[in-house]
Amino acid sequence: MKTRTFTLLIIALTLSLQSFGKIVNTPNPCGPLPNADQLRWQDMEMYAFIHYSLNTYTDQEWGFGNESPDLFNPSNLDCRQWARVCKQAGMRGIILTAKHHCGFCLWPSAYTEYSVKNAPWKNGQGDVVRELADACRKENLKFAVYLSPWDRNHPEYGRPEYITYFRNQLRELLTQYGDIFEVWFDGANGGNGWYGGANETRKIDDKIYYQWLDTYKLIRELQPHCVIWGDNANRADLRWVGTEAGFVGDPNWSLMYAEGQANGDMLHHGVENGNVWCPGETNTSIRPGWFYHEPENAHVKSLSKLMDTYYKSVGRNSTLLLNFPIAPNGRIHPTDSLRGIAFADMIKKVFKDNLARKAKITATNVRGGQKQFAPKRVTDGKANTYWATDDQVTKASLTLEFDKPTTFNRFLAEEYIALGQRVKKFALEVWIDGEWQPLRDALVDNGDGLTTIGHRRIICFPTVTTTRLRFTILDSKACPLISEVGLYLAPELTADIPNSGEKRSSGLHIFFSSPKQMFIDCEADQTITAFRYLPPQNTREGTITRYTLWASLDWNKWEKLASGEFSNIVNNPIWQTIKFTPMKARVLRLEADQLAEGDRMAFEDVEVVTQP
Ligand code: FUL
Repeated sequence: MKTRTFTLLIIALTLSLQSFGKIVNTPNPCGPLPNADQLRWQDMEMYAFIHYSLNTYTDQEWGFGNESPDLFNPSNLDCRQWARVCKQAGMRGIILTAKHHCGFCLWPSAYTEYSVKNAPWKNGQGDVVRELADACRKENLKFAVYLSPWDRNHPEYGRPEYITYFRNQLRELLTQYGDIFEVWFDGANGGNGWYGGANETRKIDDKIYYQWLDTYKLIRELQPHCVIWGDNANRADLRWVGTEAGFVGDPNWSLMYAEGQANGDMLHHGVENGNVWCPGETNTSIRPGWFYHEPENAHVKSLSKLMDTYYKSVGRNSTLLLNFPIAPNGRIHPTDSLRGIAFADMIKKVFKDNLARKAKITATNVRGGQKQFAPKRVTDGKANTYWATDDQVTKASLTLEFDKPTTFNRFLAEEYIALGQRVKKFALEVWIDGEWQPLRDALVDNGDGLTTIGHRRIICFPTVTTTRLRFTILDSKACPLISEVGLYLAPELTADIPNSGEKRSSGLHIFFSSPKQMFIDCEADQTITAFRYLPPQNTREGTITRYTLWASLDWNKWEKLASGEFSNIVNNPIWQTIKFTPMKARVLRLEADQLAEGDRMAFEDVEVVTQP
């Protein structure tokens, strides 16, 4: 009897130790971790930007701050249309430019007269922020705000009083419009502005002037689940990816340093050994500009360009913030909505059928040999289950075997990032002609192999037909935790449709007379209506940010045509158009009054628009 009791006790102890073992066998976290709000934000994957302000009516990218509110009178403003289009375009939320750099407020702020309350639209009774917040709620979309720190209208900009004003406005936005999922604080500051009539240049040190940490505290208090997008990547919840062209780097780590200044490389790739979780958000516009410009109706991004953007943002461990500008009538232009909807449809089509589900999956190592970490976890469609290896195993493979030859051209993998981002390097091979052959990422040409995974990694490669695929983690910070694997057959990526209408500078004789002055000789008298400048595409060096343009018929008598700034040209180096009253001329003289970098002006292309 005694022996039996003892045996039973041993069995019970062993069983409970085993199940206890299962609990302790959960992998330890690795490095900095995302918080619940960052995880929720990452799961949104795609959400929309809406750029709308007085710029919509002045054909500008950056208003100066003295544009009249009288201009704001849309004939057909319809926030439900914006929300419906965004929803159908696969967006899970909308961020609205409640106030852009010109300072004009799309809501009737109690702290300024420069707002919709002094616009003819709805006799000053309108509130775009309210209408969009309500429309988002109806469409089951999340809502967020962009509040420009740089305010070219406000008389106190640059002084401490402005910070109080800025925070008061933030308080209005965060307390009067329901849940806000993100706040977006643009880092741009071009210096000069109207500033209540002072009409001068006011440079600030943004790290000191805005006292961000106190502002962040206010946000946490008013909207505890809101994530903060800030230029000072180290303390905000999310980071800019260093370009507005619509792609993040490869590798892409969701980590940054908590202190110090982030450079372009860190923004683009994150920091492998960073000490704070700060994932990248890829922001880009569906058109060249952020605001609506009629001539860009012919330049809405093609479907293949948008898919490329998706693969290089969501497919590289980032989210995609895709901008839809509002046209002067108060609606998203039909070309943009159709393209956006086609984009969402294509994503659905590509990722509809996960062929990996049909494969038998084996692994070189399974954590503790336990079911809960078995390879089949990667195709169960559950985000919180994963295949894991033993602690010391940082190199391991999954092999997917099919009953019959299977054709695909996309690979998808996801890490269980709640316990940290781990994988540094991986490889893909397919069994062809009796041997393993490597698959390369068709969208990366650095030849360094496949790098990070994070929340989601998608690899595009030419279509292959095979019975076996091997996915090998080559290096990982700790045992890899892979929650999802997918194989898909997508229509092949086609070459992007070139932007029609962007003529090269044929028939022009161009030369520099000094580092900051160039002549554009049309070699015949012409009636000129506009001049277009495309800055260098791969460097900021020589990019003109302020200009003066002159014209002459005889190289002797010069008439000034225009002077001003090329707004946002540094972050978004697209064609810039200077329009003027048609004028007969043979030669133009372009002077660079300010350069972004370097001391020699440069261009990728120029164009003189003439009247036939
Ligand atoms: C930039 C701004 O200067 C642009 O006007 C735009 O709002 C873009 C999203 O951010 O830095």
